[in-house]
Amino acid sequence: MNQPGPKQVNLKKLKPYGDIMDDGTIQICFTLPVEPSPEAKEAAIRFCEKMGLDQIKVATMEKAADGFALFVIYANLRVTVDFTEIKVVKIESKKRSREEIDEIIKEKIGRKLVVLGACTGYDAHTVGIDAIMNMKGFAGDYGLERYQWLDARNLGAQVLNEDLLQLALREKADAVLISKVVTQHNIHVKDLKDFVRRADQLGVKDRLILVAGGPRVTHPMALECGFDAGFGVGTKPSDVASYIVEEFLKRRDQQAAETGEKKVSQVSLKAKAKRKNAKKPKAKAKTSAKKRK
Ligand code: B12
Repeated sequence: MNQPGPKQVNLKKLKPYGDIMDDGTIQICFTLPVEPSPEAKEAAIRFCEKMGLDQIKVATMEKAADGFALFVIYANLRVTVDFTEIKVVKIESKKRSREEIDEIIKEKIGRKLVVLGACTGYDAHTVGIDAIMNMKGFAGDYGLERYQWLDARNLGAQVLNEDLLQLALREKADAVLISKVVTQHNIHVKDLKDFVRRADQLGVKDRLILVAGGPRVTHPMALECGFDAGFGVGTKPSDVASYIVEEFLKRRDQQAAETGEKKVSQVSLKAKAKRKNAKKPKAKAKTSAKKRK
């Protein structure tokens, strides 16, 4: 007799996986500002019921601090998600190794790309931008300073937008990388938008590849701020380098195509003008003939 095979994933009705397909099991963790007690446990269960969860099992109730109880709960979700309908705005660049990226820049661009990185405004968190820029890199992935064909400069933290822009202009930067970690009062969004506004005023926005990053930065959010890409938690330097080189080449190809189109349309305009001029003498002849009459 045939063994029943593993149940196929139903992508139209996706559910979390615990230990059986479609069991919908999830683990959640939260704290209630009350001492652990049977009443606290019951309150935690009622929260889960109100969230629409089934088969609620309180795995842990522990004292987190005086007057605080921490819960870890297993429960089953009833709801499903149609995975086939999901469309996400994401960075599409192909992930490449440092060696590949260096080779592409050397072969196809022939000069070092200038990349400036900074944590801007009053934000003093340097660790994120260091992880991307510094030679030693992050999670076994060398930083941009290690790339032979990138001229990568880490300006550190608390860099003002206007100073960063002036430097980008002076150094003819190809890409500017901005790290935003503090998000209180949406300061990260305000600062990123301010940078774009200033770059626009100086007429350099489209010349620069603008990349934002930080633990609460997402690609759609960065796009909304007027940046070209946004990277979040767990980003590795080679993710960023892969994006920069692909974006640089894409823009260069687009520009070449546009210049080509312009040239073609200039040529056809000239040809049109020539044809028109060629017809003109006849028209003149007619008028002069008329005049003669
Ligand atoms: C270390 C730290 C500090 C250190 C910073 C030291 C330093 N030189 O950086 C010190 C002590 C100075 C500090 C100060 C403050 N901190 Co602090 N700090 C942290 C802490 C513990 C770790 C941050 C960190 O280093 N993460 C590690 C790096 C590698 O991760 P990452 O930044 O996410 O970077 C990765 C990605 O996001 C991405 N990335 C990041 N930047 C960029 C940029 C680009 C271009 C790209 C492509 C990718 C990218 O790539 C990186 C690698 O994958 C966090 C809490 C936490 N656990 O996260 C709080 C935290 C960030 N700090 C916080 C706060 C509130 C402060 C203070 C305001 C506290 C105070 N009241 O004084 C001050 C702010 C000072 C200031 N002016 O900015 C809050 C921020 C809350 C918020 N969202 O607004 C946090 C979350 C703590 C908390 N839970 O409340 N802090």
